[in-house]
This record gives sequence, structure tokens and C-alpha cells, in this order.
Amino acid sequence: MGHSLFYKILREHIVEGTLAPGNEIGIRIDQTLTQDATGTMAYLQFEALGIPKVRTELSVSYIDHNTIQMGFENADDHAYLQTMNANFGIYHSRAGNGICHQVHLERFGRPGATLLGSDSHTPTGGGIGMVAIGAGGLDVAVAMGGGPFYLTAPRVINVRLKGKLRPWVSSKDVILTVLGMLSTRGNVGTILEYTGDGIRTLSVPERATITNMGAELGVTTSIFPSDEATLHFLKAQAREGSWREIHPDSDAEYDRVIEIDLSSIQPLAACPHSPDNIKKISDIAGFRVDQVAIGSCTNSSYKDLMTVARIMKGKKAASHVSLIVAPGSRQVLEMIARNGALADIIASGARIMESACGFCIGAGQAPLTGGISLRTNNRNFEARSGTESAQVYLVSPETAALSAVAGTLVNPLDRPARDYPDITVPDQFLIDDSMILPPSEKKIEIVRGPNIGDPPYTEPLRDEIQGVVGLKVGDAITTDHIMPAGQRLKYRSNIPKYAEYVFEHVDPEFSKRALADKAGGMYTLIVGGLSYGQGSSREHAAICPMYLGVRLVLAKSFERIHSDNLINFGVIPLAFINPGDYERINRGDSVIARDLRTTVMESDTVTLTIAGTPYTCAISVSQRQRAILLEGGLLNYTRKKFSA
Ligand code: MIC
Ligand code: SF4
Repeated sequence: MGHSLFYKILREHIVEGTLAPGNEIGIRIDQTLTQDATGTMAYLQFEALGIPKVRTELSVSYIDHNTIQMGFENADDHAYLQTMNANFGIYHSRAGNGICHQVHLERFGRPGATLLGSDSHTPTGGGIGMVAIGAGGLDVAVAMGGGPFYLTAPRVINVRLKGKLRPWVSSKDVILTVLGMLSTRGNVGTILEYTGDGIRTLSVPERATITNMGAELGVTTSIFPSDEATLHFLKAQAREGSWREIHPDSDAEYDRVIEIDLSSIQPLAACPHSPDNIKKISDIAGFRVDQVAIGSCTNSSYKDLMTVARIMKGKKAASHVSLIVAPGSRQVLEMIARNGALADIIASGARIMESACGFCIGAGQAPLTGGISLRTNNRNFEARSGTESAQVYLVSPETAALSAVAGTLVNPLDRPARDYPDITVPDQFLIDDSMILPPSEKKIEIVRGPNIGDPPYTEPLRDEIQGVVGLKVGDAITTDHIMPAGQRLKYRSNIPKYAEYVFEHVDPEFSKRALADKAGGMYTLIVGGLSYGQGSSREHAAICPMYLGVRLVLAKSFERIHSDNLINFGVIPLAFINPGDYERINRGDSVIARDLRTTVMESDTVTLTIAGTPYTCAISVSQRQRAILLEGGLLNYTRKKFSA
């Protein structure tokens, strides 16, 4: 029986465990990436490991999230990162150079390599044939130190594409189609492997749009083979030396096969407030829009922005629409500036933002109250835009640009096929890596401004926990609910401050209550529903609750990265064995857990006594994770291991 592409690459990288779905395996990581919102904490933790230099083939640190610089905090983070990176063998992509995923694809991605990134959209790299996985910052710090990355060997779903997209339909509509089929839940422990004749019609950036938004499915990653199209892309980036052809075996066996005919795909939108709330644009078109935001790591390729420029050429955004364009990389921005397309976008009335995450992470451009915003990014969780009452729809650049002109949601298929901009992607891209600073030869002083705190301190697991149910939440709680970004992003390097905003939009009193309980020796249990911890990789959604005294989370199910992050910071993720128990537990109930050190090490269940009633809860973690929990987290565990 043949192997999938994903397993072929894993085979070349496995260092621990047996490669079979469901087993925990350790793999060698070739490349790492971080961004500034998760990176500062990742590098503080890397420093705490006491390793003089990264041990990867390549580690890159990007400044792209916190570039708004209202106050000194962001700039302090940037100065820390730049000087710290120089000392530890890490490449540093300066603010303005672009969004980590897009720049990494353009300048560093390598088919067949493994990439671990402290950002959930790291799977963008799957577009170039890498095994690219998102994880918490501490996992990335350990990988930079040469430690393996552990994951559950996933099931592989094969998505077979045939045919060709029609004019006005683009790769965003492909991934929205997949999201409509698989939804954001229930895909933990799987990966998507794209094959079929149809993939030949898709360029690397188009493939990367698809793998990028695979993150919203909750899969571990998504991957495309590396073929002629990959070579073409690498040649244009003057990196053909990194090319290698890799495909799945022709008789590869998959756990499930999904077939999609590209020519039958419709223009789609992910409606408020979830990336899997998919509707056909033809069914909903016509409503008035207030804002159109184009950009992000999902849709800012040269082709995307040239398509937008052609649509906007000679036209104006409707007078009630705020049109925002944030190009994902400086390379693309400079190319469209030099060829004049940017001028067409500017002339249309668009507001040009810097090459950074910007509106996508709620760093500016919050829509008006109750406003309708069409966006080309990947997440539309409630309040993520910065406006709680806003309605955000995720669409393709084509739909976005046409709608900006009309002032209402437009179905692109209503336009004649002959009007579809035919964009020729140049054979040679503009290469200028001057904003990527190589590591320094000699040691320099690391700048630590007042915003740079300490890496989080965690204590070994207590045998007995007395506490209280501090919060009860429903299904699909995202890390944006747990630890809001936007205006609060600047506190990422300052845990006590950032912790004040835990669950800010869910229960503004939660943080104060939990801290007061902690001061009284009472630890907090959070009760959650299905898919607890969806969305981003931000380990702050584990660190800050841990700081507030959360030691247990009891949910119907967890998302992969978040549950790993909880364990990394010594918080025990427990699952309901009888989902009906969820109804019986209330906020304020007392909680007692005994013999934790033994049960966490040896048992698959933990008994919690909640309001006097015993509940048997499942703890499904690997032996290695049990040991991590016992030490009170991955940092303590790794320091011990490295010093041994
Ligand atoms: C996001 O899209 O939510 C982010 C911001 O890129 C996060 C990382 C973070 O919270 O720092 C992600 O997706 O991992
Ligand atoms: Fe940045 Fe948005 Fe991409 Fe996250 S999803 S990396 S915030 S552009």
C-alpha cells in the first residue's frame, strides 16, 4: 500500500514513536517561524531554556501583528525581538516587510521540509508542499532548541480536485466550499491532502489560500504536492534550488476521499459569525455593505491584488463604503506600486494600509456599530473586528472589489466572463530581502523595555485542588473569546496586565473574580462545550487563565492547539464522559480534586467532586503530556530534560 505525501514527509522526519494514525510521534523540525504577537513570549521562553543558538536549519521572526504602535509597548517588543533574534541565530523580518505566512512562502518555504510556527495559519506553507503546522510559542521555542515536536499522527483526508475554476470564481471559494462540507468542528487529528488533475490549474499562492484557511477546519494541516507549478513559483522567487518534486504514491490509501469539481464551485461567503457559516452569494447578494477590507495572509498575492486593481481601475468605491487594502507582503506591494496597479487602487478611493495583519486581527479599521463588513481574511468570529455588533462576511477578493464599487454584496458570476481580469503573473518577482536581517556575528545588547515581562512561572501539579466553577461557557468558544487580541494585543509580553482581559467580552468580571479566588487559595475550573479553544494558536489563552488560577478546564471537546497549550502551562484539560453532566454544573459550584499527581500519571479518568457530586472525567493525553502536567508545564519539563 502506498503512502500519502504527508506521511512520506513525516517518515523523513520522525525521531520518536511509530508512524500510525492515533499514535503520538515526535518529528524533527527544519524551519520555525514566529510573529511578534506570540513571538515575544516564545523567545522569552527560549531564553529561559538556556540554549545559546537555535538548532534548526532556519528560524525566522516576523513583525507583522502589533504594528499599530499606540504607545511604547509594540516598539519595545520590536526592539527586544530584533536584538534578541540577532544574538540567537534567528532571521528577523522587520515591520513593514509583510505577514509571516506570505513572506515565508515567498522567501523561505521549501517543499518536503517541516515548518513549525507559533501561529495557527502556519499551514499556509502546505501550498508549497511543506508539512507546516501551527503550535503554541513554547512548542516552537522547544523546536528551536532542537527538541522534537510531538503530535498525534493524523488521519489523512484526500481532497481530489478536478476541472478548472470558472472566471470570477477563485481559490477562496474552494476553501469556503470545503468549510461548508467539513465545518469548523470535529476535524481534530486529521489533515487534508489535495490531489487530482485540478491542482495543476492552481498556482502556489492560490494553493496557499486553501491551506491557510484549512486552519479554520481545525485540521492539523493541509498540503499540496510539489510539482511544475511549485517550480514556477520558486523560479519567480529566484529560489529554484529549493525545489524538489514530491507527490503521494500513486496507490496511496486515504482515510476518506472527497471529490470536488472546480468548475462547479460557486462564489461563496462565510456569514457571521463563523468561517463555516457558508452561503452561496447568489442566495444572499444585494444587501448594503459599509466596509470592504482586502488583504491578510489568506488573500494578498500578486494575482489577488492585481485582480482587485483591474476591477477598481477607473471606478470608485461607493461613497458609503470604506475600502481598505492591506497588501500581505512588501514584495507584492512594491511590485504593484512599480507597475502602476497601486495607483488604480488608490484612485478608486481605497485606503492603503501597511503590509501587516491590521484589520484581520482587529488592529484598526473596526467597522461602525452594526456595520456590515466584507473581508478577504479567514476569521469572522464575533467582536474580532473590534466592533461587537459588526457583521463580518468572508469573501474572495473578486467579490470584495466588485461589492466595494456597487456598495452592495455582488455576485461576481453576474458579470460577463469576458470581463474577468486575465492576470499574467510575472516569471520573475522583485527580490529585495533587505528588510530581513540576518543574525549577528557577535553578541549585541538585548533591549528590554518596560513592556518586556518575565516568562510565565508555573508550579508543579498540586495533589489536591480546592476551587470553584469560575465560568460556564457554551460551544465553539474561540481563543478570541478567551483572550481578545485587537486593542489588547500590546500586552502580549506582560502577562499580569494581559490577564485582566481574559474572557473580557464573555464575562467582564471573570478576571477579577478568579484572581480574588486564587488569593483565597481557591483555584478555578472553567466548564465549556464542544470545540473549546478554536481559532488561533495564542498560548496566552492558556497562560493568562493559568496566571488567574485556572488549573482545570472541563469541556465536551477541545481543539488541538489549545489543549496542547493548556498542558504546556500545567492546566489539565478534562472531557465530559457523559455530555449530559454539562447541564448539571453551574457557575459558583465548589470543586474538589484529590490524588491528582497519581491519577494524572496513571489513569484515563479523573474524578472531580462538584457541588458535592462526583463526576468522572476523561483525561486523554499522552504519557509525555502526563509528565509535563506533573512538572507544571513544558518549560519546567524541558529545562529538566535539557539539563539532564
Ligand atoms: C490570529 O489570526 O488570530 C492570530 C493573531 O494570527 C493568531 C496568533 C495570535 O493570537 O497571536 C493565530 O492565528 O495563531
Ligand atoms: Fe495575521 Fe490575520 Fe493571518 Fe492571523 S490570520 S496571521 S492575524 S493576517
